[in-house]
Amino acid sequence: MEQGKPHYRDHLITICSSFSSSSNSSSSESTEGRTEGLCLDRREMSNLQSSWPEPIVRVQALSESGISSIPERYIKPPSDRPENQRSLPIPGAANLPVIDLLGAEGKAEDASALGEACREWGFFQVVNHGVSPELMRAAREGWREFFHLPMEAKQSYANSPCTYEGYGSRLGVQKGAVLDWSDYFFLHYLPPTLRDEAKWPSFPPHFRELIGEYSKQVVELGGRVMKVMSRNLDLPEDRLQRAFGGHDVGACLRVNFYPKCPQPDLTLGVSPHSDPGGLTLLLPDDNVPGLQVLRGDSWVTVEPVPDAFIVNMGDQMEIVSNGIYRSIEHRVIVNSEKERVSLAYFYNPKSDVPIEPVEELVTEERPALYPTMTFYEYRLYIRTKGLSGKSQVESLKSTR
Ligand SMILES: O=C(O)CCC(=O)C(=O)O
Repeated sequence: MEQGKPHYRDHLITICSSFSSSSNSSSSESTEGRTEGLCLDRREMSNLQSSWPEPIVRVQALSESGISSIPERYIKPPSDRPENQRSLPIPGAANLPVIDLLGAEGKAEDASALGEACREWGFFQVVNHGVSPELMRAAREGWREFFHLPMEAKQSYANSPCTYEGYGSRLGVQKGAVLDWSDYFFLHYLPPTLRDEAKWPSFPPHFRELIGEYSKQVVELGGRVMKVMSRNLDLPEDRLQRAFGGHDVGACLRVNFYPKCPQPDLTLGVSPHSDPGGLTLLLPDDNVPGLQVLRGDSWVTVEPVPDAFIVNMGDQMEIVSNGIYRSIEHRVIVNSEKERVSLAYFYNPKSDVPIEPVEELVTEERPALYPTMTFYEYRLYIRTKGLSGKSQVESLKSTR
């Protein structure tokens, strides 16, 4: 900790005392589970394995063991390795557009910059967004502290492929799969019936309240971004939200921990993927770049703007906007010098409403590009075909 700089804990008490009423009731009786922003219900869960196919290895423990070469399980095929792909250098020659949200809510010029970012990049960084920077830093540092707890403490939150909720180190249950260089913690916030605060870390002190307040503010931010995005398509400001099923949205958090890696050129922190849900609001590590966004045939390394969120479109947003807003592939690279922490909040449609291009955006010249499907069905589709790159949404498009 730097001398003279306030520690996040100094903010914690102030922040927590100002939101005593923010946490809703928990539902430890919930029969539903969740994975990677995909909330599974009882029907889906009944098909899932209750244990991992191999013993779980914590990537952080591997990193801290002082190894100088990474186990084969983490080595990507040559064509997928960062060393063999075109990346724009750090600092990037082209960085994500930076959008002033308050400006975009009031001024046409800023609003259209946001719309252009959604069309051209599928990504932007948002500043002047209304979420308290102290809360953002406290949330990130609280999670960093969680990952630095002794292993036994973290193991009490160990997850299973049945619900995915908790402390995890792999996605998917394919035996022998090549793994990513990261650990994570996954939790559910909305709908309230899926929330189980008893499964959230109880350390550092007041952390559950902090997670609740952070979640509340990020979900509010998601709703505001949706309104500007709607107006930008010449739609009423609540139109995209209605297409997602109204205010009954889903929201879940995946906290990623990327330990230092002795051979970062051979592996990835997170493999290329597009997000299956609606919008993602990512709080990156201010000091350590790692997120790369596919632009043409190059990977652009994002330079995080301090206290900004990185917002990206998920597949459901691409569908409701009839392909005007684009869900873009992204991945994470790791490095040998510094660990990295990021908080990805997934803002998803209600799971049982039909998701389809909104009718105002379907014309003779631009017919509906995607079939109608609930988010629930989309998840099943992913579960059958697997999660890889943009293959799900692209293959739906080709069925039209
Ligand atoms: O860590 C990051 O910057 C991005 C993480 C991500 O893409 C994810 O959690 O889906």
